Parts: sequence; structure tokens; C-alpha cells
Amino acid sequence: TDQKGLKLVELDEDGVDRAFRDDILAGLSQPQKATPARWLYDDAGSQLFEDITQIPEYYPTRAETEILRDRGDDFARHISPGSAVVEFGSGSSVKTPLLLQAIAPAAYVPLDISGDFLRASAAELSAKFPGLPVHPVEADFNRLVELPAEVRDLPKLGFFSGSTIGNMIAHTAVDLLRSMRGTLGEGAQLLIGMDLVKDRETLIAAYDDAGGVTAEFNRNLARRINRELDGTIPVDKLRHEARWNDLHARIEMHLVAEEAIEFSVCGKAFTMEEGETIHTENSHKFGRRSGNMLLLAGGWTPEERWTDAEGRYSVVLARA
Ligand code: AVI
Repeated sequence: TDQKGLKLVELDEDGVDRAFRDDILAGLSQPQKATPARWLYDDAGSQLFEDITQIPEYYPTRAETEILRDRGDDFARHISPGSAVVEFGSGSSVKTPLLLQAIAPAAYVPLDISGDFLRASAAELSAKFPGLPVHPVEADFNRLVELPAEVRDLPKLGFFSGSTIGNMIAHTAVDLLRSMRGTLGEGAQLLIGMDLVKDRETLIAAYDDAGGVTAEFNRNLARRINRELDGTIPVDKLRHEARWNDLHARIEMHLVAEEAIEFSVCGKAFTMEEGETIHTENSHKFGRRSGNMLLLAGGWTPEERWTDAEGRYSVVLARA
């Protein structure tokens, strides 16, 4: 559920999601066609992402879960007792309980823009932790969020898992970190998952699995454009590609035209030459220093850091 809630839907007369249409038309009009990653997560895309978290090559979910499972004692030692856990996103049914179990918080506050996911996962957690006050807040956490009065005087622990921060370019990530700081207040702590730079083969395999699930996840965007924006993209002529961009330390997902194609979206004509791509996602990977630098730029001082046994993934504790 890491980022699928991040959409504010405003429909025009034809029932078209305006923000989606504007982003896609603008993105396809650039010399390097590029679309914001958030549009990958319609219902089908969200399900495909859930499937990705289970595939053998996609290590981040398993590595992060391992850390959350094994480092409970460390969390309990370093996180202020009696904190309110404020989760950015609706929470995962596996990872969130591991954290809550480890630190026995005073309250749990999931923040999500999608009320349905939010209520469903809040209900699930309430059932799992009967004594824990749960206060879901329907809000866009990219902006300042007013926390419920019940938790205002408690120490705060922000929780942002899944390395979703890696899907943002640095200035967007810094904006989000600063908003989180504003929402949680000075002195708050943040527990954040950050995927690590590693050998190219492991990274490419994680984003181009042999079973083709990630390819379907990527191509689903083109299908969604065809369905929702009256598009004529020949999806079968677009090949999924995962690229390592070393300058930016990120995996990029692209849809590559296998031959020259023409199509329209909302009545607007587009062409792609053979080999031309639509850049659909960035997934930045961090080193210890680059991860720390990003947090510092966002107003958070790193305090502790844990990695999985294979050193593929990190969970960082920082303080505002
Ligand atoms: C949600 N996000 C952290 C995933 C990632 O690893 O960047 C999205 C993803 N894209 C392809 N595979 C997974």
C-alpha cells in the first residue's frame, strides 16, 4: 500500500481525471517522454505492485521486513517510549504490526489520501492490537497535516517504509521530508526505509524479473491511458526496460517503442521513433552518506541505521 493512495481525483464533464490527463499529455509532449510514477497505481497497477513484492528478484520488501522483524529490541531502545506512531501511507499488513509489536506505542495514526485503504487497514490494525488507540487521518501527507488532538502531547515517531522516498527526485524528496518534520514537530523521530546502491545485476533483475510481472506493471500504464484517456497506444509494441542511471544512482523504468509508432491520447497525436522511450519511474538507491545527506537536507538528523544481513537495504532512524 506504499504509495497507491497518493491521488486527489478531480473529474471533468467526461469523467476524466484531470490531473491524470494533464500530466500524461504534458509528459508525452516532452522531448524525452516522461510520466509521473504515481499514475502507475490504478487498481490493476496496485495489485501488480503487490505481486512484485512477492517475486524472488524483488528483494526490498523482504529485506525491509527482515530488519523490522529482527531489530525490534533496537527500536525499543532508541525510540522514545510512549510515542504516537504516525505512518505516512495506510500501512502494510506485515510491516506495520512488526513495528507496533516492537515498540508498544501509545497510539497509531495512519495518514493517507485514499480514505478506503485508510479505513480498511486501520480496522485491520485495531483488530490486531485491541488496546491501541488508532486515529486514521485522511490527508495528503505531502502537505502539513494537523494531527488528532489525542496525540498532540505525545512524542512522535514518523514511519515511512518501502523506500518510497526513492521514487522521488531529490528536491521533491526534500520537500516531503520537510513537510513530515512540520507535521510531526521538532524533536520527533522518523523511521524510514531506504534501498541501497548495489551491483547492477541485482538491481536490474529486481526491476525486470524473469516472470515479467514488472513489465506488466509498467505496460499497465499504457493500458490505463488507453482506457481512461481515449488512447490508441499499441501496447504490444512497447517493451519494458529497467535501466541503471549511475549519475543519478537510480533504476529507471522505460517503455521502449520496438518500432516507429503513432497514436493519440485525448485526440492529441503523438509519434515515437523506433527505440524512443517513455520514462515512467525512478527508483533512487542510496549510500550511507547520500541517504544521510538527503535526510539532513530535509531537516532530519540520522541517529541510527540498520541493514538486512545481506546489506541490501537500510532502515534509518532520524530526529527532527
Ligand atoms: C513503491 N516503490 C518503492 C517501488 C520501487 O521499488 O521503487 C515501485 C516499483 N517499481 C517497480 N518495481 C517496484
